[in-house]
Amino acid sequence: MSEEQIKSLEADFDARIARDEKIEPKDWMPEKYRKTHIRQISQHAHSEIVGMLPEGNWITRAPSLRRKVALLAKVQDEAGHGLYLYSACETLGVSRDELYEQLHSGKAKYSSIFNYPTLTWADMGAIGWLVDGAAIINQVPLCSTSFGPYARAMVRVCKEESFHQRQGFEIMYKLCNGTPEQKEMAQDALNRWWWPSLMMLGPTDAESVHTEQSMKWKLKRKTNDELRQQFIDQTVPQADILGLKIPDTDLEWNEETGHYDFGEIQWDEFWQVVKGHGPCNKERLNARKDAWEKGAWVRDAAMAYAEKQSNKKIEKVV
Ligand code: BYC
Repeated sequence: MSEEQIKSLEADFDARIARDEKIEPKDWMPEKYRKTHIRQISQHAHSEIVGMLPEGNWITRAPSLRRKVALLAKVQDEAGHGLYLYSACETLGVSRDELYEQLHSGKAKYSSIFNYPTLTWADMGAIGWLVDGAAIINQVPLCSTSFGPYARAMVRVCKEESFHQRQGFEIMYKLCNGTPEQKEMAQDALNRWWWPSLMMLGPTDAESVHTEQSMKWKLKRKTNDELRQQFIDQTVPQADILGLKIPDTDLEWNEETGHYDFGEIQWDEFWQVVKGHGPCNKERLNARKDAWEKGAWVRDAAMAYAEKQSNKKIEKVV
C-alpha cells in the first residue's frame, strides 16, 4: 500500500472516531490502535480471571448459605467477564492460546489489586464495595469506547458489576451493624483495601504512558486521575453511612474544588506489585498455571470429541 493510501485510510479512520462511530473487527485500523486494544482488553480479561482467586478462596468459608450463593454467583460472573473479553480480544487477530501463554509466562499484566491477600470474611465485603466500586467507575465510560466488541462487552459487565458492588456494601453494612468485633473486622478490611483500590485506577496522569493516545482514540474516555477522584468523591459518603473511617488523615472536603482532597499514594508500592513483587503475585500466577495444567485432560477430551464428530459428518457426506 502506498504512503498516500495509508494517509487517506488514517484520515477516514480519524474522522470515524471523531463522529463517535464504532470501529468493528473487519474495519481498517492503524496497527497501533489494534495493538493497544489487544494490550488493554487482554489485561482486562486476565484481571477478571485472576480476580476470581482472592474471593474464590472464601466460597467454602462463607458464613451462611445465602452468602455462599451470592459469592459463588459473583465469582462465576467474573469468569464470564473474562471469557467475553478474551473473545473481544480474539477479534483483533490474536489467539486465546497466545493470550494465556502471555499470562502464564508472566509477560502480561493484570490488575495490581488481585495481588493482595483476603484475610477475613470482611474482605469479601471490602472487595465488592471498593474493588468492584472502582471497577464500575472505570468501566462505565468503557461502554462508549470506540472499539465495538469491547464497548458491547462492557455493557453487560457493568450491569453485573453493579450487583457485585451492592453485595459487597451489604456485607459491610451487616458487619458494621453487628458486634463490635464485626465492626472492627470491617474497619480492618477497609484499612487494608483502601489504598490498593486507589492504585487500581492506574498511575497518575503525569506518569501514565498510554492515556494521551488512548483518549484520542476514545479507548479511554476519562483519565486515571479523573476516575480516582470520582471514586473517592463517591465512596467517602458511603463510608460515613457505614460509620467507618477512611484511613487517610489528609482526606478533607474542599469547598472550592467541590471534591475531596486526599493524601499521598505510595506509588512505590504500586510499581513493586505491578513488577511482580506484591504479597500474592507468585501465588496467583501459580494457581492459574496449575489450573491450566490440571485442565489439560478436559481440553484434550473436548478436542478428541470434536474431531470424532467432524469425522462422522465427513463419513455421512462421503
Ligand atoms: N495494575 O499508561 P497507563 C474487576 C500498567 S477486574 C497493573 O495508565 P492504561 C474485578 C499499564 O498496563 C477489572 N498494571 O495504562 C475482577 C501500563 O503498563 P503496560 C480490571 C497497571 O492502560 C474480579 C502501565 O501501568 N479493570 O473489575 O492507559 C473481582 C502504565 O499505565 C495498572 C481493567 O482492566 C494496575 N492497576 O491505563 C472484582 C479496566 N494500572 O501495559 C473486580 C481496563 C496501570 O504499558 N483497563 N498499569 O505494560 C484500563 O482502564 C486501563 O488499562 C488502566 C490503565 C486504567 C488500568
